[in-house]
Amino acid sequence: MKKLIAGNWKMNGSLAANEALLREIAAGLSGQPACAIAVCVPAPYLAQVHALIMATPALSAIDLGAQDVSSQASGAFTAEVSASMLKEFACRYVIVGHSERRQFHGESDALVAEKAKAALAAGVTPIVCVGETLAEREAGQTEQVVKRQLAAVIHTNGHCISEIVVAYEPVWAIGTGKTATPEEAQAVHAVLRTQLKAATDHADRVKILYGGSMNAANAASLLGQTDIDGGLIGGASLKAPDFLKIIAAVP
Ligand code: 3PY
Repeated sequence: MKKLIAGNWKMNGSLAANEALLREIAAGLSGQPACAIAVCVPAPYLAQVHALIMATPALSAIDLGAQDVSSQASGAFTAEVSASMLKEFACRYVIVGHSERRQFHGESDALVAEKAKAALAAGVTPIVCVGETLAEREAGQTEQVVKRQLAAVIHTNGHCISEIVVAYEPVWAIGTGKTATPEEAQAVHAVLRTQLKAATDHADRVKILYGGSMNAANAASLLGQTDIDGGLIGGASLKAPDFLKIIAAVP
């Protein structure tokens, strides 16, 4: 399966900075990349980034993504953005259940599963984030936590589960500069793959990305693991040279 390198810009950027970043990425992308590429940008910039991708042939390999979506289709939900709105702005992906949403906005497993369902119904691929906190890892609960988080999505989405992307993002490795070792990450990815296999005959086509301080220096060793099908990249996706190095590190 083709690996996926997806940038998660988080709440960063400006009209000028986005354009400069994408122009630098365009200049550095030579030929057809070995992997699929996406950038998940703040909602107000979806139109700008879509227009830049359309106008720049060297960016044509880049898919657009959002960072969150409402579980609701439409109506009186102030500030929410629906999956069909994301679809209208050409989003191929939307991140759901990032730990920053779970932690700072109280998103539950059930809500994340409903968001994934809403995305799938609109034809947008949810990138479902799972991951344990440091306390949970130290208590030996990593497997139990990620399986519980993924189980909610499997339960709510049934046979559509083969259409999602999963991102394993250990919470203790997000924005901390700490990364799971390739072996630690692979062990959790293998658990998630086994869980997917029990739920669908098509588990081998579900990409399981690693996220959590993946950068230019550690990408090759992480991406070399059997069950690591790409990366969800935080800070390093905001620096064109680093993002390009991660893309080039895809085996
Ligand atoms: C990080 O690498 O910090 C991320 O949270 C990616 O989503």
